[in-house]
Amino acid sequence: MSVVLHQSDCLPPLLSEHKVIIVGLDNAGKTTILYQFLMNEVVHTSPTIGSNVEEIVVKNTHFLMWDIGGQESLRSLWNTYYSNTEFIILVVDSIDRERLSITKEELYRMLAHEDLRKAAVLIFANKQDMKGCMTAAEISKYLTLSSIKDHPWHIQSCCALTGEGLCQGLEWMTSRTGVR
Ligand code: G3D
Ligand code: MG
Repeated sequence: MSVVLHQSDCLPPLLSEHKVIIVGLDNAGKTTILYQFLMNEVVHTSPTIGSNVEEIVVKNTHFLMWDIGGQESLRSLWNTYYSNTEFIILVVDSIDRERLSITKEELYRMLAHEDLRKAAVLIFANKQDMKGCMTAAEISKYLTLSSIKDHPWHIQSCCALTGEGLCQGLEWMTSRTGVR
């Protein structure tokens, strides 16, 4: 005899659900990446006011993704989203050399936060289609990623407009879910 279970029958929520926050400066491409995940097509985006949350399912692994606004006025609110976060997706605009130092400051501020001490970090070096952009290796060096010993991290170059590189990033996250 087979039993059919509906999700609504299965409270408490699925064990394989993982909370993800998508952070990065405004204009980095966070919302475009999230919508690529959702629809596999490019949507027109507007600056995020507040936050959006969407669920992505990859091979039975559920990721609840919170797209958090990156404007300066909103960055001080990032920490209200931190509790129970398993993954941080940090989106970097690879053409924006001037503001990479701000991204670096925000990254290390997050890594030092108590609520994120168990979080793994996926860095997307986005906008790789732009002429003269920084490579993932350059960004990695500037952000001194190799010095991060207390959080698993991975950097992936991508282009959110075409979706290139996004699946590889998700695969890394999926592979990490079995580790914890
Ligand atoms: P945010 O949510 O991080 O603030 P958005 O960023 O997703 O709103 O994207 C900001 C702008 O960057 C958008 O342009 C978007 O189309 C563009 N963008 C995102 N990813 C890429 C990419 O990989 N390559 C290029 N060339 N552009 C990208 P608009 O013009 O709509 O403001
Ligand atoms: Mg946005």
